[in-house]
Amino acid sequence: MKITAISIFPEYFSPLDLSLIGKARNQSLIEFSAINLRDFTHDNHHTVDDTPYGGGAGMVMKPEPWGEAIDSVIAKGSTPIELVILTPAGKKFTQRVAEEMVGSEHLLFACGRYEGIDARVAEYYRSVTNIRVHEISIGDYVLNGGEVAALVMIEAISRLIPGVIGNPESLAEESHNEIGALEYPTFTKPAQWRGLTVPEVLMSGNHGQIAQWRRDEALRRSKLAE
Ligand code: JDQ
Repeated sequence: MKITAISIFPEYFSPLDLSLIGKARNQSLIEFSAINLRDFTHDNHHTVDDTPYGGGAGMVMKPEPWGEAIDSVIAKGSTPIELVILTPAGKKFTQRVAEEMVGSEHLLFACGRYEGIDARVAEYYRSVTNIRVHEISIGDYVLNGGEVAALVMIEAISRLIPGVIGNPESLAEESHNEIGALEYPTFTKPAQWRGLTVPEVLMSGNHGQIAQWRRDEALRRSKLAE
């Protein structure tokens, strides 16, 4: 899978050099590149923002650098592109959306800053091109920009690519169960730690009882969280 991110802070994506995603990139399971939006400006100050029409606080990202940057990604490849624009006003990113997006050949993340990207960028690519445009929020809180939201999506989607997770049994268990059914507490050795013990049932070897205990605990916790 190809993943491209456009940002004024391409260094934000350096964590993708590490751990399972770094390894998956070395194995060419994922081909990631970060593009600096300022490379697509033409003025001496590399301006990417301007004041909002209609007034108000803050600055808005100008559409022209975004258009040129996105066009450069389109021009480079021939595979279908899914354009993901991160915004606090987007459709909520869920495990279901991650599962849908893992089928994509090329995900292109547009990571804005300030108060976001001029709305005509989404409109243009949605209506003038045959690229699919997804305006996505990762949750109901406001970040300073789209980069961290893109990192969250990249991690959730990448781990669904066959071969990225070392133990595919974990993935099978996640897709078989509901997310909520995985919310049971987990323990490892030692059996006693600072006076705290491990539930006896987990050391019983009785897999039926263990499964029942985990279902009960997950249910109890999901009720507590309500
Ligand atoms: C951008 C911003 C609008 C502050 C600029 C680009 N789930 C989620 N929370 N926040 C974002 C996504 C997000 C995504 C992209 C962003 C926030 N900002 C900052 C935007 C109003 C106020």
